[in-house]
Amino acid sequence: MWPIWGLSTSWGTVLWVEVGAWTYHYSDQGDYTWEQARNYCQTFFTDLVAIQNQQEIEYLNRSLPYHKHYYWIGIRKLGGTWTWVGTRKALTKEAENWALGEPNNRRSNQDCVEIYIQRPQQAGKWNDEPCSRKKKALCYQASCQPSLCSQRGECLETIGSYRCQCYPGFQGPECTDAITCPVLRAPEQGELNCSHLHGNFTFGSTCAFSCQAGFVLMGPESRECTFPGSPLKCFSVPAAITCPVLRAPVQGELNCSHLHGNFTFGSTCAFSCQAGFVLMGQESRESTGTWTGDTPHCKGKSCGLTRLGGPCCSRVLSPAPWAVTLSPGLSVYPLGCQFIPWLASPHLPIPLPSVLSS
Ligand SMILES: [Ca+2]
Repeated sequence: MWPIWGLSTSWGTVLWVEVGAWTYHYSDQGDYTWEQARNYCQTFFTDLVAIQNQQEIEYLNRSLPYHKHYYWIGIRKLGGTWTWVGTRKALTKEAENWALGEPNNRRSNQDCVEIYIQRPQQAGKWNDEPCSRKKKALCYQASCQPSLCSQRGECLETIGSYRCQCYPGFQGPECTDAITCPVLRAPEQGELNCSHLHGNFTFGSTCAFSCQAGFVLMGPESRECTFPGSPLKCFSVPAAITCPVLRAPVQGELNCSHLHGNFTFGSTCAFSCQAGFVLMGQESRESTGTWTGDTPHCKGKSCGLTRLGGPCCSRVLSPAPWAVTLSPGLSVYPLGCQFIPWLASPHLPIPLPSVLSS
């Protein structure tokens, strides 16, 4: 329920009373058809009244003078439905305030609504009437106007006035002031490039960071001032972050390329294995401040020369035109192979020398 503001006075030819958020106005001269009444209200005020609650009805009935033709209000039958013309919303059952026996649509032409102000019976109630009848226009004036609140806030009606509820990023009674953010500085060995929508380092400002050649930006490339106290900070860090030196895996090799310096930000190392070994794990690691991934290891290939499993011929020491039978009918190994001792299978029938030679 809105508080009632018990004020009534005359203002030129227009009388006004104030209720809740609205001021109500009516002409004390001339009567209008419903259409004329609406034009009158829209010309000088906001619109024909849209009644919010029972208290307002009671207040209007108490405050407005009796007029034998009563007052037009902002409800009309549109497409067979009683509609608040200001909002084009249908009249709800709960909001109905018809007088007894109304709306009766007598002669089937009663499409507009009047309010019985100070009628001996059914005072404050509504009646459907032909729209061409002439009555007083009962208008309201909203305090909020589109131009208020600097278009940076929502205008809210208050008693006889308004207040602004500012959109995020703005403040002040009329939302004129953009909220400020801390001033940003360029990173060391870097640059700062800002665009300001409303003012230096205020809501809507955007700053982009960049680094001199040879340096890499760590952190966001840009920051935007979007809310109060936004901790805008540059995380730019020079590229010379060193990472631990990497070692080649056992039986393997390491091949690094360094963008800025040995084992620093941007270095990339590739791993490979000696012949006869397979790389287990990722083929490269990259320095992004720390190393990505883990160093792989090299594992001997299983060569599958025997059905029982066996060592791998990792390296042919010399052309091997010969072969030797290790176990009758089972396995044949080329001569001149270097075997990897730790791959020797426990199933192998005979111990193997590390090098077979002719
Ligand atoms: Ca009627």
